[in-house]
Amino acid sequence: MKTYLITGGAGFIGSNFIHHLFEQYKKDILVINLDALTYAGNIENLRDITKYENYKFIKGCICDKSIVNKIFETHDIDYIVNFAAESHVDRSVKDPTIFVKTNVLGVQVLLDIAKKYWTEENRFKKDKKFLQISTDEVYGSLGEVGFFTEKTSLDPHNPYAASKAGGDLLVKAYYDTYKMPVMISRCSNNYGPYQFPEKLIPLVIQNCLTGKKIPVYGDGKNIRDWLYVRDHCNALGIILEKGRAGEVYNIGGNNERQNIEVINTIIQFLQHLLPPRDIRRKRVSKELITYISDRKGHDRRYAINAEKIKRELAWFSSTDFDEGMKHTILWYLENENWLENIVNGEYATYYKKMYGNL
Ligand code: NAD
Ligand code: TDX
Repeated sequence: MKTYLITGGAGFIGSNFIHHLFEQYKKDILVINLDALTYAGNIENLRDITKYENYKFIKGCICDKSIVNKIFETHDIDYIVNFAAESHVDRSVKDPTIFVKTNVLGVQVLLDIAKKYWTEENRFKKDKKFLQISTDEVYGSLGEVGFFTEKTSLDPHNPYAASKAGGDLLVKAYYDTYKMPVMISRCSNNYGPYQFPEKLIPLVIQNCLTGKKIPVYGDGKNIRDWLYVRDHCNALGIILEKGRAGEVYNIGGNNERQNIEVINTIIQFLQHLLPPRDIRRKRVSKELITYISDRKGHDRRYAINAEKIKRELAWFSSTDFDEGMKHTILWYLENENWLENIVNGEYATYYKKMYGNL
């Protein structure tokens, strides 16, 4: 029986990962979810998980040494999976401060307390593992050709990416210095259920449903490499099981799309997936697309080379982009209350600040 400390488990990917764990292992695990419940954390994402006795939620910040210490004091943690982060690039452009705190200092607190409790002897005997969830953004931006490999040098271009790179470097340093059993995964853009609607895909779905303009930065031709969130979770499970300490694993779906292509796909699918009698069906159209000024430091293209995880750990993405997108749109249609609760809160203020009266 393994005890997992999941940080940031009430966010988009973390909550999907907790669902994945319970589907995979049921009673054979103890899951402790430490989440500060920032604007992005939502306990509703785990509504069906809270019934399990082998699930515990703790509200708290990863930078808070006393909370993290107490968790280690009271539990024999086997795996730490650190999802906790400030994750939105646009917010980091407006104010990087909290990004440095959570994404750099928070990682150091987790590493340091794990080091204290995972004595040199039990780290290896008991197969302890620390998995830092990172991103392809730390590699910077690509031109028209080429891919990011694990050997690509770090070259972040925005404060979010720089703070994630800072966290990654600390993780590496704890391996090099103390031989801590750490691993880093770097994934491309995720999409799927429970994603907060500040991010491109749920934002487009939400704006289509409410007849709002769709803001496209720059020329709309920036490229992202999209991966269905459950494929990412599956990869993380495999890395925890079979990954080697000190290693970095890239995760990607080989699904490069220009932003404008993604937006057009959502519009096209929504036109078919909304029931014929739903009056919103007529409103969903390309006329909603509005080009606005570009994001500062906007990376042009991301593309992951995921050969290492395929070769060494036998993982590959299994969800076709169109299928994953249909599933995602249907999830948002079936969970409109979830979306409404979010957009009626802090999101409204954020949206106005970001997009004005668009
Ligand atoms: P998210 O913003 O949806 O969720 C982040 C979660 O972390 C929230 O529940 C929030 O409450 C919690 N959190 C924030 N600060 C905290 C703190 N100081 N202490 C404890 N909890 C805190 O983010 P996400 O999209 O689920 O991303 C999860 C991780 O995956 C991040 O580390 C991100 O960098 C990485 N990542 C995301 C993507 C993507 O496409 N979304 C791709 C690659 C990597
Ligand atoms: O309104 C928008 N208009 C627009 O054109 C928004 C929100 C985004 N975009 C563009 C910017 C990007 O080129 O769409 C693309 C995707 O944007 P985001 O959804 O904000 O994602 P991105 O900046 O690529 O970062 C995401 O992937 C890497 C996650 O938010 C990060 O946490 C992850 O590390």
